[in-house]
Amino acid sequence: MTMELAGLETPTPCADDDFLCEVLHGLSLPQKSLPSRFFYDAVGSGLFEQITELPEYYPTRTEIGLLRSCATDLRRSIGASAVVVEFGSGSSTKTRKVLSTAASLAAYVPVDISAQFLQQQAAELRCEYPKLAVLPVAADFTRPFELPDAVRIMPRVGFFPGSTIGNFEPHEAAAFLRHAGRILGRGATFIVGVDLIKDTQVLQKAYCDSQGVTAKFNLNLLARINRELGGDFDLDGFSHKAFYNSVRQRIEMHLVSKRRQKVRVAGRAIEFRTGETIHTENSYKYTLESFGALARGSGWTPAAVWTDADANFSIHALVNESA
Ligand code: AVI
Repeated sequence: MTMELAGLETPTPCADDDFLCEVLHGLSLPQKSLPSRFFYDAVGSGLFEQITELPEYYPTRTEIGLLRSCATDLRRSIGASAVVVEFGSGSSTKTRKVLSTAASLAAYVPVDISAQFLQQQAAELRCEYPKLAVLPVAADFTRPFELPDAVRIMPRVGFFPGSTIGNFEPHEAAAFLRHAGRILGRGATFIVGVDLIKDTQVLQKAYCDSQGVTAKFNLNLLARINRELGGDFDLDGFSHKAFYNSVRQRIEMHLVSKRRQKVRVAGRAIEFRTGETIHTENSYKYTLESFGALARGSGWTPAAVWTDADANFSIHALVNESA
């Protein structure tokens, strides 16, 4: 099975990361949709960084606070002379909390698709942590990849913060957890950040902020289609919508067509009715129990869980006891 980060519910006929194919396919569906992984071009990544600092967007702040407050317990879970493997490391901001916590760590393996960014981050980390072996792997972390030979005999700890797991459909999340189990191996620990179900208003405000940054982030998908695929989306013709779907236990983000309009992408005409939406993202929320059950069903045994005082966010330590 091809696992796709942040895919919506329909499997696509497109080859890996074929933006044009995904766009034409997604916009031809009865419920128009675009995969949320395409949010993250340079503009979108910058906007996401801004989102993480918004007063309404509690996950990043809360998770960083939690990593700090559960540092002693985490150190115990990680153990001595271990290697931390981070799935989708980005700027390794949260990892620094873990690296500083676990002083006796032997190695850090950041895994990310962007080889250039990865090398840059690795160089910075080597300066900050001179005793730590920083061994980057440039790969799509949702696909099989090899760990460096140097870490083969070390105890392994996976790290997947940010509730990125929430951007997977539940069956994709289960497949990802199984895949991580195969890469990390028996006896490994997996530290996963998971956003929790809470008051609907709090959830909705986190995805519909008062400064309109999330709206810009969402609309950038159309701007990116214009930039890269010669599309002619009128950005003023669409508005950002985010709501909590309590049945599916997820935030849904959509772009709503403000009027009846026709858009062209790579010579293809796409019609929109007034009020018709493009579904751009799902962000699933869990309870401690529902995530524990997902982990158990995917070959991991929940070993510990930490939450903040308001139970907004959780960090789970899972152990791979499978054969
Ligand atoms: C990256 N991911 C965990 C974010 C989330 O909360 O689902 C993406 C995001 N979309 C809008 N705001 C943040």
